[in-house]
Amino acid sequence: MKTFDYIILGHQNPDVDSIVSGYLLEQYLNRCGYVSKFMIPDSVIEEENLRVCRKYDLDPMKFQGSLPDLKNQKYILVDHHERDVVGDVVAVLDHHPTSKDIVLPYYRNERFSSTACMIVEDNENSFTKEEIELAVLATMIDTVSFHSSKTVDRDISWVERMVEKYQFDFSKLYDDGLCLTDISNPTSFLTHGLKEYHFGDKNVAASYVSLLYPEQISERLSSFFPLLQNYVSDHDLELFAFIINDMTEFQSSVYYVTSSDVVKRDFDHFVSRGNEIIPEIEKKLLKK
Ligand SMILES: [Mn+2]
Repeated sequence: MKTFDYIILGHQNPDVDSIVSGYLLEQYLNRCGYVSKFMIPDSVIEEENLRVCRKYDLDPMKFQGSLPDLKNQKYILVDHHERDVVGDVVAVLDHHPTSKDIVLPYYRNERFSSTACMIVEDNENSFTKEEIELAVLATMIDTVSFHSSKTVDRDISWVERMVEKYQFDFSKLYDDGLCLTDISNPTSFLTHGLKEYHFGDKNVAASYVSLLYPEQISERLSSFFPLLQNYVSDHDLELFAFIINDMTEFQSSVYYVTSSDVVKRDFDHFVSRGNEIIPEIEKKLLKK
């Protein structure tokens, strides 16, 4: 196997920002004279992420492969800051805040709307127009087209400047940033974006769909409850949270499904699964 100065990794089950920032950093380092390679060790990349990357001429599958078993291999992490690898993590570029004290030769973890824009912003001369468009795309997706609370105003202006300068199709980038869910197959959309969480011996799962018109499914939703309840018992869950994001009004509804009942709660804003819904559930479970 070829050897590399650096192997770059995005987080597990990489999203568009992980894929794009890994690719951009690889391009940048190679232009600086290093031999670096972005790799995706995951055997499966989510269909949605594949689709949107390919729409912008980036094929994530070409980065898939297994990592070398070399004790002296150096790694750079993008879009996450902790990883078990054979070898050494020598650098991190991330935008997920942590209170942990991480000491590395290079560690950059700052408030940015996406890791990709952290890499490109104020360094545009090192990148091609196509690469800058990918960074804009990753920024739109990571901020749900600027609707997420993690959006940084400075990065909105940066996107606006890039769109103006390179004449990118902003409405296309905006729509792709919303990541609308394909709901043509009812059994697969119920587990769209599924994640499992473990709190002691209690297991919780949460999935979500993002729709321009939530009424598309709300009418027939009750017919899917038994499927969700089966999932709860089959996977030995305390709770399944099914989140519906209304991408027109930017509000959410959450269905809390247990083996015995289904409770719906409406939110007057676009909820964050990781920062809001799951921590609330965790609190309730720990109280029991
Ligand atoms: Mn990110």
